[in-house]
Amino acid sequence: MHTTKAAAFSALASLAATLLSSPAVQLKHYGQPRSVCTKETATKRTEWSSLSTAERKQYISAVECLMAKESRYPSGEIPASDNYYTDFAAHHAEIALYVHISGSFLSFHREFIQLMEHSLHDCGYPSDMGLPYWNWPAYLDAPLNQSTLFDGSPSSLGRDGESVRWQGNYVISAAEAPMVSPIFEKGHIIPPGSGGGCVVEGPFANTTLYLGPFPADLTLTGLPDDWTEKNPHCFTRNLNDAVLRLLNNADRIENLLAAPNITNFQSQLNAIHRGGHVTVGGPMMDFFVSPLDPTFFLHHGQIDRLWTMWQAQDPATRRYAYNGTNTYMNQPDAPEVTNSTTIDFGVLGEKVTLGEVADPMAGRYCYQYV
Ligand SMILES: *[C@@H]1O[C@H](CO)[C@@H](O)[C@H](O)[C@H]1NC(C)=O
Ligand SMILES: *[C@@H]1O[C@H](CO)[C@@H](O)[C@H](O)[C@H]1NC(C)=O
Ligand SMILES: *[C@@H]1O[C@H](CO)[C@@H](O)[C@H](O)[C@H]1NC(C)=O
Ligand SMILES: *[C@@H]1O[C@H](CO)[C@@H](O)[C@H](O)[C@H]1NC(C)=O
Ligand SMILES: *[C@@H]1O[C@H](CO)[C@@H](O)[C@H](O)[C@H]1NC(C)=O
Ligand SMILES: [Cu+2]
Repeated sequence: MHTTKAAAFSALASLAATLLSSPAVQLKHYGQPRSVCTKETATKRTEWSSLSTAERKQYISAVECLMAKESRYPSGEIPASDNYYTDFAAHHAEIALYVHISGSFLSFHREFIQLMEHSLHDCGYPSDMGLPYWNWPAYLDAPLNQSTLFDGSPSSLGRDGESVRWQGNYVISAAEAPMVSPIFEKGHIIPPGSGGGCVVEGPFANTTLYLGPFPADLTLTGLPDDWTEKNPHCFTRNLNDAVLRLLNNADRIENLLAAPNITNFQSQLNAIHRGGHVTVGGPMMDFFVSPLDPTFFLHHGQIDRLWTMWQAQDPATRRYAYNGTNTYMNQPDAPEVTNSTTIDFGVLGEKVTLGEVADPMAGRYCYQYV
């Protein structure tokens, strides 16, 4: 098992080396510190349902604008990444086996969503508005298909996928078990979602995706060589209220924020993180290309918000606290991450170190969750 994984990592590492040696893509430099970062000057990241319908439409339009921009990958490198928005999912796929269930998970996703926020601002999203986030427990009183996120209205992120009547219960596979550990194990049965088919109503309906889908089993072997090739398929969802209720309820968030150390925080966050992905289903629950669904950035906004809140409870011990390595499931032969561990952002942005992304209100960042 370890040999297989090691092989997968070395294949990925050589892929990364190839990508890095290709002619440098002109990256925008977003890392300049804002001269004064205070509560007043910080970009405000707001809960989705607290935005006005006009503001929600601004997020949707800006994402559509990114989807209409050309891919930044050199021609022919990733044919399946047919636009700049999809580049986020393509880069996520390239780096996925380093930055999940690992010591770099929180740091990678903080910078990743910040790069999306910058890109949205370049696409007409108002510069004083930060990314929206998805505060899961606030969505448990009514079905998600009636919520501001997924009611299918022009200010939602589109509706559930079409109902696939024959879908059975959802059984946790061996490959998926680590993602929901320690709450569920392999073989655990979860009620099915309510969609499963193509999204045909609301924003992002009838989108043809060319990248993926990649089954969770590929976490054991790495992506096949032809993962970059176009595979046209429809954008699907499979909303699952039961999963959100089980994994992302207020009690679990409260316990998470009470975590006494980073190891315990990351461990509790694991199934909560996966919960949001499985709740939406479709590409959102694809380990490799989940950023294909614009819900990704709201979900990870909430993850980053909780990390920010947890760090702020005791900055002296928590700001630069890390645990784990820069490998999926913390491979024992890999070194522990530190302040100076580097994460690569490929065509999306500059490399950053974990130390540089530890504080949302200093250095390259100036944002706040409100
Ligand atoms: C909306 O979601 C609820 C709860 O999952 C489900 O029972 C219902 O069938 C869904 N409605 C539609 C129209 O899909
Ligand atoms: C999506 O396609 C279906 C089937 O062709 C069509 O009925 C539906 O109106 C389309 N939805 C949108 C929002 O264009
Ligand atoms: C972290 O907290 C957990 C839960 O209280 C505890 O079991 C564990 O020993 C702690 N680990 C470290 C490294 O302090
Ligand atoms: C990270 O946590 C694991 C599990 O508790 C522990 O074995 C390891 O020593 C920790 N590493 C550091 C650097 O704290
Ligand atoms: C990480 O960097 C911060 C800020 O430069 C510093 O305060 C902290 O001591 C560093 N931690 C380690 C373990 O070097
Ligand atoms: Cu991710």
